Amino acid sequence: MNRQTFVSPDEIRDRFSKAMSAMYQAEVPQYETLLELVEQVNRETLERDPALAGRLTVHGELDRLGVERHGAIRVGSDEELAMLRRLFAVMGMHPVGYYDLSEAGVPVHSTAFRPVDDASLARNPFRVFTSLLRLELIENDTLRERAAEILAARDIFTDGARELIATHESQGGLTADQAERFVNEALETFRWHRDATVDLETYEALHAEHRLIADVVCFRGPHINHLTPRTLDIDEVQRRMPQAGMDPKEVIEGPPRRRCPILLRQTSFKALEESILFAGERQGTHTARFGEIEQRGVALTPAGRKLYDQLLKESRRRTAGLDNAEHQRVLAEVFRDFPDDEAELRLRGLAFFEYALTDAGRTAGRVVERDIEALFERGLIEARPITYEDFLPVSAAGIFQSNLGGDRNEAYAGNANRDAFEAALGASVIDELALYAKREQASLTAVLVALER
Ligand code: OOG
Ligand code: NI
Repeated sequence: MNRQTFVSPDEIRDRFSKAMSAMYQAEVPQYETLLELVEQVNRETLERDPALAGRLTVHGELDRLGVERHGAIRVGSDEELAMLRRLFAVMGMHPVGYYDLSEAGVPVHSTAFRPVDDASLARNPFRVFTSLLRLELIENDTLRERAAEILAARDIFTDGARELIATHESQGGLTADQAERFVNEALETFRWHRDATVDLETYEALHAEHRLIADVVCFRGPHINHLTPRTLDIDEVQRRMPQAGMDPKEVIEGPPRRRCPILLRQTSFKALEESILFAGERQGTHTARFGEIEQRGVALTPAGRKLYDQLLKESRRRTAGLDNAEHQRVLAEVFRDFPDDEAELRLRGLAFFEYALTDAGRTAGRVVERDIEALFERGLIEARPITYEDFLPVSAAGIFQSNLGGDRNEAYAGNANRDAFEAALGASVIDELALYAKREQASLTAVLVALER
């Protein structure tokens, strides 16, 4: 087969993320309302702030704003996780980062499947935060074995999806017809099922251990539990959610509002109670699915991240129990120690930047200067913040908890096990910090080479 006849993984991912969004809007109408609200606030923000619109255009961020979203799923076994890795690979999505949620009292650990190279991220950065249930953390032997048995009996993939994943691997790509079938077949794995695979008693026993365990174990597949569009003004969307009929999570997770946004801020509307038909025809309910929004800022270097973690920890002591307005006020106060100026973030090595020639740089002729700051002073180069493409464990824990009714079990804490996660995945997770560092370094090298020519 000729390579040219294959549909690019970027194209398949783009189609899949759109199909997923359409499915979720149909399943959870409040998500459609959330999308409308985010679009409206983004439009107003850009109108009010033409400079921001200009910056986003130059940085190639405006084009992807409308398609940008992430989702989340939770799976129950090593086999499911390993197969998902192969499924996402068809769409150019690879496991980046390891997140230990046991620390937050939730019995899972996670990675994010996402595109990794610049062009793919610019086209459609669709990410899926994927958590693996850690049955080994359940103390009760009978319950743990029962859960494992139920999980072993299900297959979350269609035959068609399995076949096309294998075809992709052996052929090195998918043809147009295969790609179309793949999107439809893969989507089935993420669909909601209102009929549980277990009876109400089993559901309740698992639920009593932890709501999340019931969510993973009792259904035919790992239903997408939320989708998350990217907003340019998360505070405004949070404020307007109640008017639009949504019940927002108490506080926005992550750093405070800043002139130079860092990392990631997130909030959600709370999960809906949905009616479920249990085995034996008994009716019941389950609460799992919600909608989330995120606002992304610059990726931080290890030094920047260390400062962030330190300030976040400090603020948590002071924000416990506060409403969002007070929480944000205290957070802003604590984060005064985090520079809020692009040049300072760069000079102090706190954030990652991508270097580019200015107009003057492009027309300067041959320049052999190697001192970066001298090049800045001469106006030949500029630095643009690299957007953070990943997640934050403390924020993720907050999102989990607000949708699990504050359910946390301290006994799970202190159980990070990246080796076990990678063994289940059948691959290593990619180090997100290395990706940002590589991108920064490559842009710097390219700029210097271009100036010397
Ligand atoms: C995942 C929660 C984490 C995020 O954006 O940090 C998450 C889940 O509830 O399954 O999606
Ligand atoms: Ni999320």
